[in-house]
This record gives sequence, C-alpha cells and structure tokens, in this order.
Amino acid sequence: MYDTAEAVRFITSHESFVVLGHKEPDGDCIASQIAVATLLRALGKEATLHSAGPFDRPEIGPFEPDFSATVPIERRTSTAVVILDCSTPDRTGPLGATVAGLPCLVIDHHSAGERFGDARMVDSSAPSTTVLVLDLFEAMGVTPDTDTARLILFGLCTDTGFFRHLGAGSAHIFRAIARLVERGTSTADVYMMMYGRRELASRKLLGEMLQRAESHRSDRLILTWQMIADRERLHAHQRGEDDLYRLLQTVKGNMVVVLIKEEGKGVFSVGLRSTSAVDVGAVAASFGGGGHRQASGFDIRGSLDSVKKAVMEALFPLIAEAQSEL
Ligand SMILES: [Mn+2]
Repeated sequence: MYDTAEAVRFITSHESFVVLGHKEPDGDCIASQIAVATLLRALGKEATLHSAGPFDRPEIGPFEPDFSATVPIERRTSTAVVILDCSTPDRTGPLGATVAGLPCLVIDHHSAGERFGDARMVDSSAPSTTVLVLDLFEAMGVTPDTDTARLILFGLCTDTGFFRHLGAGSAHIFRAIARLVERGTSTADVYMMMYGRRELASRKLLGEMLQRAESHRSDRLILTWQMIADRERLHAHQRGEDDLYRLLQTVKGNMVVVLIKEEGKGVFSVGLRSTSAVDVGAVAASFGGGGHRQASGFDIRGSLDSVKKAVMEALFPLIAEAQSEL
C-alpha cells in the first residue's frame, strides 16, 4: 500500500508539472494523465500533458489533441514531473529522459517493475491507475467534475474489461464507482467511449485471427497472430483485440491466451492473458516486458515461428505446474 500524504505533500510543494504516461498509451493511462492535470489546475497549478503515443487504440483517439508528443524545451525546467501507469521509467518512451533529474511523483498499479520516483503512490492491487487518482482527488479535497468522473470510470473500465476481471474484495471499488456516478457519469456513457468507435475492417481481422487460433495442451494455451500484411489486405488500422481475448479466454479449460502481432519487419509484440494461476506478468518480465499477473505484454525480435516457439517454451512448464496444483 501507499501513503496518500506523500503524494499530497509532493503536489503541495511544487507549482508546475509535466504529466507523463507510458508509450503505446491505453485508456487508463490517458484518463489518469488528464485527470491528474485537471486536479493540478483545480489547485491553481500549471500542468501540461505529454505522450509518446501512438494513439491507435480507437477509444483514446479523441484525446490525442490534448497531448504533445515531446516535452518542449521550455517545459523541461518545470518544477516537477508526475508519471502515471508506468512500472519503469523507460515505459515513458523517449520522454522520461528529457525530464530526468526533476522531482518525480509516480502513481501506478503494476506488479512488476522497479522502485523509482521521489514520491510514490503505487498499489499493485488497484484495478486501475485512475482509481488511485480518484483517491488523490479525495485526499486533496477536490471533487471531480462530470468529465473527470467519466474519465476515471473509463480508465477503470478499460483496465478491468468493463469490470469482468474484478475479483472478490472489490466492494470498495464499487463504492468508488457509485461516487463517480453521483458526479453525473454513467456506465452507458463509458461503454460507448470504449466500444463505440470500431471500424468494420478491424472486426473482420479479429475474425481471421479467431479462425487461425491454435490450441495447445487441450485449449489450456490458445495462440493466434496478425501480420502487417493482414492489416494491409483488410485496410484494418485500429487496435482493439480485447474482444478477441474475451472470446478465447472463455473457452472451456483455457488458462492462457497469447496474441502475437507483427509491428515491424522482424519485430513482434506479444500480449498475454491468464485466467489461471499462471503469472503472465512474470513471463512478460522475463522477456523484458511488463504488466500484471493476469494481463501483460512484451516486444520481441524474430520470425513468427521463432516467437511462437519462445512463448510456448516459456508457458508450457508454467501451465503444467498450475494444472498440477488444481
Ligand atoms: Mn493501467
């Protein structure tokens, strides 16, 4: 757990903030950045938003104009930095290095990673970074407006698969949701923010990925992939594999789903999702990536076949171990 007072002290003692999140941002990252900037401005402080991008997830596209892709020279002498949703400084992409040396507050909920920052508000049991940001609003005595409440709920929904991954012991999260809904937002609003902007071509690409899904160890491991050529052939530009994870993770007996995506020539990203005791956060970390016990990712060089082989070699023993414990 964390001491909220540490973050409050940090904010109180600085006046101008550069607000950073991770590269390849997701809904939780973008929402927590905007919400923190709104909080800082409500407190009479200066705050600017920066992200290495890209904004290629359809649900965050509308927010791109609020962010600058670099930290301009004049902002590098700001008094402080807030880094959100990052387990390591390098998750910020090239931006972190440009403000290295400035006092830094880290707000995050990842399990793997390293201890960095001068003040920390890190809780790996929090379902989203936005939930921690709500805690910060409340600790500072600022009530979120409707737009901010919607963003905080949006971050929570994107990181929990719209509450699907919240386990027992989440009553306090549902109480927080009630406070957000009281500010005028709704799950109906957030649902359309999350899912209402998909292109048909990208849905068809998911269909192809579903079709080619490989089953290993009696469906305990299900693996599929997409290549650049697939996206070009179908003119599919959006990310949005969440629906595919949902379809495959609900296959009877499944423990881990793997999605491999060709990002560039010889470069692949690998997404891992676990509905079992297999800690895919640790698996991703062993490949230099990061994430949570149940959802993680990493980048790897090679061919499709070599990547598949490496991932399966890492996962098969863990699946056998988790299976024997059942
Ligand atoms: Mn997050």
